[in-house]
Amino acid sequence: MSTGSPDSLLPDGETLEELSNSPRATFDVEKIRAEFPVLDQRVNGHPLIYLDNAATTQKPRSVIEAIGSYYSNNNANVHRGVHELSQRATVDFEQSREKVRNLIGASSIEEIIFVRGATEGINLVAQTFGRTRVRAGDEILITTMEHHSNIVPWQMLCEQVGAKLKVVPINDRGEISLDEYESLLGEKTRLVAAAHLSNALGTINPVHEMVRLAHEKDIPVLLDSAQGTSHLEVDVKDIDCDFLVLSGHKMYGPTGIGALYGKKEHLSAMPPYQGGGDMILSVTFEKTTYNELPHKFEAGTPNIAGAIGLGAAIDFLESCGVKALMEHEHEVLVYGEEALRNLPEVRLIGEAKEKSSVLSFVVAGVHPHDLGTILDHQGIAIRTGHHCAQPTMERFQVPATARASIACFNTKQDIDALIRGIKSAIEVFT
Ligand code: 7TS
Repeated sequence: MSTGSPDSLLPDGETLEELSNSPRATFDVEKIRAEFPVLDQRVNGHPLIYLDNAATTQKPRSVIEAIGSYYSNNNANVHRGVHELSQRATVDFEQSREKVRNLIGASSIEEIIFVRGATEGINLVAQTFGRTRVRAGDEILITTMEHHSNIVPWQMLCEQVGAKLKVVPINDRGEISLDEYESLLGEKTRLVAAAHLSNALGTINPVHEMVRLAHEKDIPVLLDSAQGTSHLEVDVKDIDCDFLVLSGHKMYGPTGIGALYGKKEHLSAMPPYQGGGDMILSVTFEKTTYNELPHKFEAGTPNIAGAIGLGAAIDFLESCGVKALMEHEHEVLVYGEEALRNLPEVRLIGEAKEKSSVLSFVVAGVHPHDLGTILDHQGIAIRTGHHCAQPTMERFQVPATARASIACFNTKQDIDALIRGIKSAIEVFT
């Protein structure tokens, strides 16, 4: 059963191609909102305003239906049945892989490995590529703004092999300096692992330059694009990164599914991550031979429904038009930043020149958790805490921030409600 793209999101009479080529392409946020059933509810007596998209995005109807349709019509295991249902499930599962490939501009589906999420993708690279390439005394270079998922797997690897973790500092706006970055790329650096778009600050890193500088010294680069693929145009061939991870649930897809992109030359040379069914060509007690890419890295029954849901999410993203979506989100972000700057009690954390989708801030006299609770009483969902980026919090000398994170369905009215809520919290606490 094909998941199909939700053509209803297109402005009347326009085809997808016309929309993406058209300079007057409009972004109809009300049509988009209507695609998200969860938004149509009241929370604590108020219309839901969902501003926690960096934690997980809401899901459009087409994604929910694609998952339901797989279980209602086609449920079977993939890659092993001659029967009709297994063949349908396999076709839809593999079509989703092709959709991921196309979205990020990879050369081949051999370079797209389905994983549980960005976290698993990074751990896979650390424990396969890392374990075979990194030796005692070598270095892995990350940045200060990483999510714990892009810190801890490298620390574990460093402990296992006796390597060292090096960290690129960030300035008060939450940006790295390319000069400092370049000076940390040394003879012992075996890999750079960096956020594409920071979940805690919203900083978009200069990934093209970072990759170019690393490659000048033959150092491969992994990009953590967990936040990137729903907010930015991502082309792995253009960026020339060696690895990139993405996360289904942060790009309107389901939880428990993501993808690892790796250049074929690396993936071919890497040992498997886990052993089990589907990742083998033949097994005897004496010897096992491994399957072709990408299956070599996909042991066991995969998250079939998740992959199909991710495929539908990619259809959704493409039907919105990633460019139009970026413009819309940028407008809402800039509107939010200006409104927050107008509140003297508010300090924005993360003011990079190149920024997307994240409003991270602290309010003098109001603990972020109290703010989060007051906003929740008004039906407004934000995240408060360290956002799994404790070193970033430490850099800004705050224990936690409040974070409103924007998706394609958010509006300036959502920001107005957020600002009203913050003002009411300031009144209560100061
Ligand atoms: N990398 C970044 C930059 C992230 O923002 C996250 C999740 C991950 C990795 C982990 O991704 P997953 O696919 O394994 O879930 N970030 C957040 C967040 O900001 N709030 O909750 C989860």
